Amino acid sequence: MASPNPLLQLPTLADDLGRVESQLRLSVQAEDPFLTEVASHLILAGGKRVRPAFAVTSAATRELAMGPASADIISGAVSVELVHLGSLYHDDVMDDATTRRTVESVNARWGNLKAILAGDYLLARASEIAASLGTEVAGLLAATIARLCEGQVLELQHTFDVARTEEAYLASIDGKTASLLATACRIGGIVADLPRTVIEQLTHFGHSYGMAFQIVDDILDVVATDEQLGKPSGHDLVEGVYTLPVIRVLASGGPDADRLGELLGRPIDGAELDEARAIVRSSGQVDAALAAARDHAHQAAAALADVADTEAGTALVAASDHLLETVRVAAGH
Ligand code: GRG
Repeated sequence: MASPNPLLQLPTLADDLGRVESQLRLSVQAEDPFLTEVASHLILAGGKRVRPAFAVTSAATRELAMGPASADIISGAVSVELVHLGSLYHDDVMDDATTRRTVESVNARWGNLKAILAGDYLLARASEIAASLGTEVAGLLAATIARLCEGQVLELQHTFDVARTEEAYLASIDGKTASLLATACRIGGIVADLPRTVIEQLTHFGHSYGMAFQIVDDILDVVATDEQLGKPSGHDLVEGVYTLPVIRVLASGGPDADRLGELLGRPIDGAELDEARAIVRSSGQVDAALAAARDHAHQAAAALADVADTEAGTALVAASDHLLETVRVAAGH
């Protein structure tokens, strides 16, 4: 598989991410030890911490060289990761997922009711921390939670829909993924009191990165093996979530589109799933979707032109370059 995200390897970021880790654990200490245990489960399981890293690194574009983040910047980073966690708790209930971050999912371990409540608890803690950073951050985080819900609803409205349009797909990933990555960068910029023009550029970066990130994730689900992903591949097709390369094959006309249309639109597994994936893989649409992801990643890098000479700006651009490397490896390009 591809190399790790270079941003997350940055030695200057390690101390700050360590502080994020400690505050994350503290933030879910409830009076009830059982609630603490359930709410800590996916924090302790790991995760890449891309969103906190984006918040801290965005804030650091203020100076040429990165220095330690302020306590408020760490809090901003924690609030964003808590929203991400809350969304994962709820998403796993909706998907009836059995694993997350390589461990048993919260719903599998404790049941749906407790997973939903613990997810709510994480969102409440995120809101409390955001409120301590001022009304702009609190309002932004609340609006972003709404965007996550909107994106997810848009996905649900089109499950098993072979007529799902590219526009509907893009609107969904904008809400469910890009909005939180954009907010991570924006909160870093707001809390560090950066000039408004830079805050807008950082937000643009996070949004474009998020679009590229989700398109890449969706391509990998079709083209990569179980071993490469570390989880069962083809999950989206099984769940009826038709993503960019699939939508494009379905819309392309001709025998492949017809055959794929016959296979999809209903639950699928075994030989039919293999056939559907083979049709998508052998079409030119994986490359076309890859080009769309590349476009977003280039837009992400271009958005940072004004801070490209800072250590933090360079690190953010390297993160978007790395995304494309991930998919090149899996797609065998
Ligand atoms: C109540 C906040 C809230 C949301 C409800 C369930 C839902 C609506 C939205 C789900 C959104 C969702 C799960 C989007 C996918 C986001 C995504 C790209 C997850 C994977 O992110 P990584 O790779 O994961 O950064 P780690 O585990 O490394 O943090």
